Amino acid sequence: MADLELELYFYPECGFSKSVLNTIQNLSIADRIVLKDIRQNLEFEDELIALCGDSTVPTLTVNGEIMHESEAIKRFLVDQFLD
Ligand SMILES: N[C@@H](CCC(=O)N[C@@H](CS)C(=O)NCC(=O)O)C(=O)O
Repeated sequence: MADLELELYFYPECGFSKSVLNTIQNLSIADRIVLKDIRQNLEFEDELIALCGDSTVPTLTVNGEIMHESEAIKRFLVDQFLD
C-alpha cells in the first residue's frame, strides 16, 4: 500500500464525524491519521476554512486532496486499510 498522508478534520459532537472515528477505531488506524479536532483547536478550523471555504466536518485530506462526506470517507478508509 502506498504511504498516504491523511488528516481528518472533525469534532466529536458531530455524529457524522463520530461514525468516521468509529471506522478508524475499528480498522485500528488512528496512528495513520492526523486527527484535527476543530472545536478543540481553532487553528484547525481556520486551516479547514482556508482549504475548503467552510468548516464542514468530517473532511479528510489525502495527500492534500480534499474528501467530504462521511460515507465516502469511510468507504475510502475501508478500501485502503481493511486487511
Ligand atoms: N453529508 C455530510 C454531512 C456533514 C455535516 O452536516 N456536518 C455538520 C456537523 S455534524 C457540519 O459540518 N455542519 C456545518 C458546520 O458546522 O459548519 C456527511 O455525511 O459528512
